[in-house]
Amino acid sequence: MTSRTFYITTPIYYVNDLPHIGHIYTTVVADVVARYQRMRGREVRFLTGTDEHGQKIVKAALAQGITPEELANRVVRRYPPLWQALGITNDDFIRTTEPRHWAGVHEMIRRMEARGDIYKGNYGGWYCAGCEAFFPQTQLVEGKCPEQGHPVEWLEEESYFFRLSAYQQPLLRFYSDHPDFIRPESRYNEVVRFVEGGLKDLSVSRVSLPWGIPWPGDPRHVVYVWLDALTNYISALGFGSQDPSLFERFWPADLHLVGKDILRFHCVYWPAFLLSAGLPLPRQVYGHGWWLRDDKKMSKSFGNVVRPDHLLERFGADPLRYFMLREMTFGQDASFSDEGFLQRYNADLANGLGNAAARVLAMTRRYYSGTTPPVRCGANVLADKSGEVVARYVACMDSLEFHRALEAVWELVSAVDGYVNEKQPWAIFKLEGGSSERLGRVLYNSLEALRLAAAMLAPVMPTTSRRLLAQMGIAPESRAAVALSWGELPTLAPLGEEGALFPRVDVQEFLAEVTVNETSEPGGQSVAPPPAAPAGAAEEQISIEEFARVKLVVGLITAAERIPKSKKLVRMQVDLGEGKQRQIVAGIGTRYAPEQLVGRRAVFVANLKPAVLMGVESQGMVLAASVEGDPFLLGVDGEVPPGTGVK
Ligand code: ME8
Repeated sequence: MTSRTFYITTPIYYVNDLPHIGHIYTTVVADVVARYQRMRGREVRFLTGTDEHGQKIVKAALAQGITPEELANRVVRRYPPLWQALGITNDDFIRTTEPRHWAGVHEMIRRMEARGDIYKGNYGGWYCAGCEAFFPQTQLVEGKCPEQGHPVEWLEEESYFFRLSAYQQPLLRFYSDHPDFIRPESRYNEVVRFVEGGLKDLSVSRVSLPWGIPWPGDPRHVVYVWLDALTNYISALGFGSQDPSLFERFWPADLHLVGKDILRFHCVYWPAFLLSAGLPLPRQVYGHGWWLRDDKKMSKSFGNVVRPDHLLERFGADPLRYFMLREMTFGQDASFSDEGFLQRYNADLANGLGNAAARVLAMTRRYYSGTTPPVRCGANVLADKSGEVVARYVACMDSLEFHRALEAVWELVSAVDGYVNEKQPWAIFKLEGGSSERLGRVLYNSLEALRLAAAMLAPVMPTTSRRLLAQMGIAPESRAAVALSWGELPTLAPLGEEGALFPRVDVQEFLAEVTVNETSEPGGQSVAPPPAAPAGAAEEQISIEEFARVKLVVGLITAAERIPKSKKLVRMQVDLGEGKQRQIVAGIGTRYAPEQLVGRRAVFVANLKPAVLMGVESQGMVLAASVEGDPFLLGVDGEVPPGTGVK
C-alpha cells in the first residue's frame, strides 16, 4: 500500500427497505478507514450508494402498492440525513438508476462482448430474489436457498450468458499471485475452494423483469442486477463517460468493504467481469462478519433488524461508532444489543476516557489557572508507553484490526490513570507549596498522552476527538491535533471550555424508555421516517387466527399522571370493562399532558404480558400512531362502552 491515492467503497444497498445497523456498520467502518487514510496523508475517494434494480425491489414495491421508482426515491431520501448524523464523509453517492451508471454498465458489456465472452441461450433454474441469484437444484436446502434460507422460484427464459467458466484458471492464478486480495484469510480459502470446484457460465440478463438497465442493442432484456450493481464501483468514477479522469486516478480500488454474504459476487464474478473487460482488479476485498440478533443474521428479510435511532438520538454518532468498531472483532460475527452498547458506554467512555480526561483537565485548570503547564517534558514512562501504543495503533489500523487499535488507545488511557494515581499531583502541590516544575511535568505528561489518545481516536470518534482537543486548547487544524509524535502539546496554552465528554447513563432508566418507545409507539421513531413496510412483506403475512390472538379493546382513561424523572412516561388508570381499573404506562407524555388524557377513550391491548417501566408495572398497552416519534392516540368514534372488542 504505497500509492498516494486511496479508493474505498461500501456495497451499494438495496432500496427494498430502510437502512439498518448492518448498512450503518459497513459504512461507518469505511468512514473510519477513509478518515484514517486522510490523516496519514493519502488522497482518499470514498464511495457508497444504492442498488435500485432487480426482483427484490419490484417485489417490495408491489407489496406497498407503489412503483419501484417511487420506492427507490423514498428510501434513498433517508440516506443523506442518516449519513450526516453518523458523520460519514463519503465523496460520492451513486444510484444505479442514474444515467452515469447506465453508461458505465453499457461500456462494460460492450467490452465483454468484444472479448467474445457473451452469448445468448436459454436458462432454467431456481431463483432466489433475496440473494438475487440462481441456485442449482442440488444446492437447495429443504427447497430453499442455501445461503440464507429464502424461498426460491423456478425461472425459465431466454438469457444472455457470460463465459464465467473460462475464468476459473485465470482467477485461481490471480488469487495465488495476490494472497491479500481476499481478507480475512479464512474467506480467501473459502473462495479458492469454491472456484476450484468449477465455475458455470452465468446468466447475465432477464427478459421477465421490467425493472433494470436495458441490455445494449436488445432492450427486451434487462441487465442482471449483480452485473449492474458491481459496475457502480467504476461508473461512479466516470468509466464509460466523456471524462474518465477520476477513473484513471483512483482505479483500481484499494479496498472493497463488504459483508461476508456477498463475498462470492465480489471475489469471483466481479474480478471475472473486470478481466473480461481488460480492466485492472481491485487490490483487496474484505468480507466482514454479521451483526446478529438472537443468533441469527440481522436482515431486512428476516425482519429482526435493529435501527439504532434511539442510540443516535440520545448519544450522537461517536459512542455508536466506537461500540461497533470495538465490539466486533473485524471479520467475525458479533451480537448487537442496547445492553451491550450501554455497558461499553459507561465502562469505556464515561468511566474510562471521559473520567481520565476530566480528572487531568480539572487539576491542570486548578494548578495552572486554566492553561497548559509551562514545562515541556521529554523521556518518561508515559512517553515510552505512548510510543509503543502509537506504533501498535498504526499497525492495527493499517491491517484493519480496529478493535485492537482501540484496545491500544485504551491502554494508554489507563496508563494515564495509573500514572496520576502513582504521582499524586495533589500531594506534590501540597508538599512543594505550589505549582512546581515537578508538578508541571506530571500534568504535561498526562495531558500529552491524552492528546495522543485524542489524535488517534479522530477516525473513530471525530467529534469527541475535536472536543477533547478543544478542552486542551488545541485547534482542529493545528499540528498538535494530528501529530502522533510525543511532545506536541503547546505550553501555557489556554484550556478550552469544560464539560463532561460522556455523562454516565442509568441503564435501567434508558432501557425502560426505549422499551416504551418500541412497544407503545407503533411505526417507531426513526432517523429515517417510517414508510416502507418490511422487505418481503408479502412473505410475512399473518392469518386471521394470529391476528385474533391480540385482544384489542376500547378503554376509558380515568386518571393519569407523569412518572417522575421521565420525559415521556405517563401512568394511567384505565377502565377496560373488567369491573376494576388497570394500570397502564405509555410513552405519550411528550405530546399529551395528563389532564388531557382523563375522560378519553382509546384502543388498548388487553392481553399483553405485564412489563415494569421505570419501576412501575404496566398491565397493557395503548395504541398510537407515531409521526416522527410523536405519538397520536387512536380514538373511538362515539361513546363506546369500555371493554368493547376491536377488530
Ligand atoms: O447485498 N451485519 O445489498 P444489501 C453486518 N445490493 N453487515 C450487514 C448486515 C448485518 N446483519 N446486514 C447487511 C446488497 N449488512 C447488494 C450489494 S454491491 C455491488 C451490491 C451490510 O442492502 C453488509 O455490508 O442487502 C452487506 O454486505 C450489505 O449490508 C448488504 O446490503
